Formats: sequence, C-alpha cells, structure tokens
Amino acid sequence: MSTHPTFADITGQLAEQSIELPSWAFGNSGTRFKVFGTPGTPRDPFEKVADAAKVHELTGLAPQVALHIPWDLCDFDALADHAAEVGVKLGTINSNTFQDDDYKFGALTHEDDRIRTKAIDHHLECIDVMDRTGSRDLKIWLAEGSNYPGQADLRGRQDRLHESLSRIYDRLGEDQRLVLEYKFFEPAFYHTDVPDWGTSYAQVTALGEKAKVCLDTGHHAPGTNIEFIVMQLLRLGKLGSFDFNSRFYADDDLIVGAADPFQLFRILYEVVRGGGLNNPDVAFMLDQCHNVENKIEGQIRSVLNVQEMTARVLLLDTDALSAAQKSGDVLAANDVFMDAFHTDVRPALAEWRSSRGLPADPQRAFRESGYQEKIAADRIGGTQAGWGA
Ligand code: PSV
Ligand code: MN
Repeated sequence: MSTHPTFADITGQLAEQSIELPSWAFGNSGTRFKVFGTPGTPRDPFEKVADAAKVHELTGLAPQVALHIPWDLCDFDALADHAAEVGVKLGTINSNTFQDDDYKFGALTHEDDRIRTKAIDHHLECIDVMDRTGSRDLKIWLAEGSNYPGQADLRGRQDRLHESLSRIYDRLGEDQRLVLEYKFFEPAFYHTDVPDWGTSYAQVTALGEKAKVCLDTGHHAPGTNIEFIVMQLLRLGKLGSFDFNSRFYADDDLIVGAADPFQLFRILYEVVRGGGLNNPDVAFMLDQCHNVENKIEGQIRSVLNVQEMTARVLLLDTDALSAAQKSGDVLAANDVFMDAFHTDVRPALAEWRSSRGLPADPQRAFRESGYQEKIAADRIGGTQAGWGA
C-alpha cells in the first residue's frame, strides 16, 4: 500500500532547508569580452553581505554567505558583527590561486618550491580567516593544468598536489573541513589537475575524514549523469558540498534550475534518497554570476528554484516507486518519478511562505521594496566589486 506524501507532510523538511550564497554573486561579473557595471553594485564585503541578507529576509532560505579571499579581505570581526546585525552568518571561505602572475604554471602543483609554498601559505591564511569568522569549510578550486600535450608532468603534479594539500589539511582545526572542487576544463584546455570527481575523491580520501569533495553542477562535460555522481559520493560519505548553478555550454554559472530543471530534480532526488538533505555534512551553496540580470533577484530566484525542486522531490511517492522498481515495471516507475517532477508546488509554497510571515512572492516583494533603487542611489563613488576587486 503506497501513501502519497501531502504538502503538509513535507513542510518540516522545507523549513530546515538552508542554502549558502556566494559573496561574488553580488559583485559585477561577465565574460572575457565585457564586464558590465550596474548601479547599486556593492563596493565592499559589507555591502555584499547586506545584499545577501536581503535575500534571506525575503526567502528565509539563505542564512549564510560564502567569502572569497582575497576579494573579500577586510576586518573580519567587523564583518561578522555586521552579518549578525543584518541577520546572516559568514560561511565557507574560498581560496584563490588563479589571479597571481606566479601561478601561471600552477600553484599547489607547481614545479617550483617557492611558488608551491606561497600557494600553501595562502590557504593557511584562509584557515586563519576561518578561525576569525567561525567558518567550517575551506573550499579549494584550482585553476591548474596545461594547454599542450607534453607541456607538464601529469604524474608529478598529482604527487605535488597531494603533498601541498596534506600541509593545508594538517592545519585544519577539529571542526573544520576542506572541500576540493573539480572542474573538467578551463582555464586549462588540455589537462586539468583536478578534472573530475574521481580525482577529487582520490585526493581527499588520501587526506582523511575532514576532506570532502565539492560538486559544482556546472563543472561536467555535456551529457554527464551528475545525479549518479551525487549518489556515489553520498554513498561513499564524501560529498561535502554543492556549488549549484546551471549551464548550457561550459561553466556558464547561470541561475540554478534555469537551463535544465529536470536535471536539478534528478540531482535533488538522489540527495534525498542518499540522506543528503538538511544534513550538515552536505552543504548546499550557490556558485553563480549574474552578468546581465539583477543580481539580488537572481539569487532570490535561485534559492526559490532549489526550494521548489526539493518540494517536488519530497512529494514523490517512494513506496510506489520502490514497488514498481522491484516488480520490474519500467513505465510505472518512470511515471511515479515524472509525476513528482510535474507537480506544481508553487501555490502551496506561496501559501506556506505567507503562513510563516514571509512574502508569498519574494521576487515581487523585492521589486516592491525599493531596495534596489535605494542602493543605486546610496552607493555612489568607490569601486564596484567584481573579479579582482
Ligand atoms: C571557477 O570555475 C569557479 O566558478 C569555481 O567554481 C569556484 O567555486 C568559483 O569560481 C569561485 O572561486
Ligand atoms: Mn564552483
């Protein structure tokens, strides 16, 4: 006998959901062709945190903000106080070894001891920041690789990567973690040192329990079955975090769920199936850039997309699915799955938001709040934040 969950059955899980926002989503970004400025763009981490807090205020979904070092270097005690005042917390610290001339041929994998040490030291400084901000996770994405066959010693670089990561890992506190993000290409075009989940898994497994894999949904070749990777990493206890976004072609960093809502559903199905929902060991983060759309609204839309797709997954009739799977009824199983995907949860979510004192339509509430007009009028002068700022 299968019992189809009702919306009332799932609100407890929805209420617990939390998605971390990236500070850089509020700064200017673009392609290698052009970065467009926008009135009201934050000039410093304090203004980024204020914008992130607006997203949380209107959605109840985004209580943490991830920082990027050195882009967000500042007085971290003051920033943490400011975050608390506006109702959010500082979260994951992202390192950056991709914007310094020394790192042209690598950072943690570099042949030169001096440069490797410099890159390791940068990560140790990031851990110092984590100690100040109370952040748990150090997220490492490496822009390292080569463009031409024969250019680099692939094996030597893997060995040096392990040594460098070990030095960083050894400095982590009891409750701190390292999450290693993979990406199959870019900026390097021939080989990348951490191109896939297998490499990240091998490297973090060699480090120990406090090291996990970060899965950025935009960092796979077209056609990759990402939900399979999610399932496997959860099964192995090594999925530390998500960077959610969506892509049409490469690492587009578009709004999560915008390019392929069904893929987001399939990923979240495996998250729920594998016990990763509202599990503190599996951080939900966004890694997005809003090049042409309003940035704050872009973040609001993103967290709502994740919430909406999570609700659809939670409404899936798991008993019916399991019965169909066990009896080999291919189409019945697929019907149950698709039925959940096609469920329109928007009216129920709007009503539930209102019942919790949140706006039924957070995006509209943002437009009506006048916040964008206010920051555009107030934030005059200074340098707008963006890549390298
Ligand atoms: C670069 O591809 C990237 O998008 C990585 O995904 C990081 O998470 C992010 O930048 C911030 O460094
Ligand atoms: Mn990412």
